[in-house]
Amino acid sequence: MPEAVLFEVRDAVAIVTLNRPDRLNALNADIHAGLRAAFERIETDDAIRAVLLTGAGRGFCAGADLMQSLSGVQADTPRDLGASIDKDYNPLVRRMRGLPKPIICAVNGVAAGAGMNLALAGDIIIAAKSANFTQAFIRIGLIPDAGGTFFLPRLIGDARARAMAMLGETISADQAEQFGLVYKLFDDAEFHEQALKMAISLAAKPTQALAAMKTALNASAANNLDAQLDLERDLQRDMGRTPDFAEGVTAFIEKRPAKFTGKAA
Ligand code: T3D
Repeated sequence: MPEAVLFEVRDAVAIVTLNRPDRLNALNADIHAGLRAAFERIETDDAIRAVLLTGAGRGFCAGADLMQSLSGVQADTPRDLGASIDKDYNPLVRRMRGLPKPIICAVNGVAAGAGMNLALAGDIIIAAKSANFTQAFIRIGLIPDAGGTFFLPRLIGDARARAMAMLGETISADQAEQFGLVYKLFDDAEFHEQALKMAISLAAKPTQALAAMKTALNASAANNLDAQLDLERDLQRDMGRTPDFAEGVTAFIEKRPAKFTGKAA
């Protein structure tokens, strides 16, 4: 059986590909296990400085596998969905947000339910022009999970988030870009190449600064201005001690491209 998650490292980028194309990469136990293994490696391997998360085939991810993980649901034998959320979804979202390396979610096709929200847990979301997005949960009597009720209103505003969640409509990649849900769209034919190019350029940047940026941006959702200013000061103090800061300033003065190593102080 093919691996449910493909893993490859190229130019300091971990390329993580959800690989159940005939199920639009719906999330089953194999995919969750594959993602756990991938992120464990990414967390511990200093040679990896950026992540590209994408899907094989015509889908990015269709959310929970309704045929496997959620099949056999009967009204008289209710399923504890909280258990799978505790085991699989919440740790994954926390891991992605907390990872001290940037993640590009490259949405190559349909992103539905928790599959859409998986994309929102990344740092930069890009999409192929043929991609589309749907908070499919309401169609099966669920609410958005995997961080959807947190990320969505912050990304596109409360009114749009409520409408997407409640109506369960599908929006096109163009609409997602207008909403501010995705950073950039690329033509389908060049999508993978452009996504990889962007990830390689991120992997060559000062990795410690990208990690500190994630910390600051993650905290800004809960902090007031005073707390955020203090946090920025503390993180910037740390950045001032990194070799990449010295290299960046030296390279500017010497009018040459900087060569960042991503190493800690
Ligand atoms: O504990 C827990 O796990 C709770 C967590 C829940 C999190 C969730 O994500 S709940 C939401 C689950 N996802 C959905 O409800 C979406 C279901 N899929 C769809 O609505 C549609 O497939 C799409 C809108 C995503 C795409 O539509 P379309 O027309 O482009 O493709 P299709 O023909 O529907 O799907 C192609 C195949 O993929 C098809 O199989 P077939 O007929 O060719 O053999 C279809 O059954 C399969 N597929 C699509 N989505 C899923 C799936 N198989 C299993 N699970 C899926 N989610």
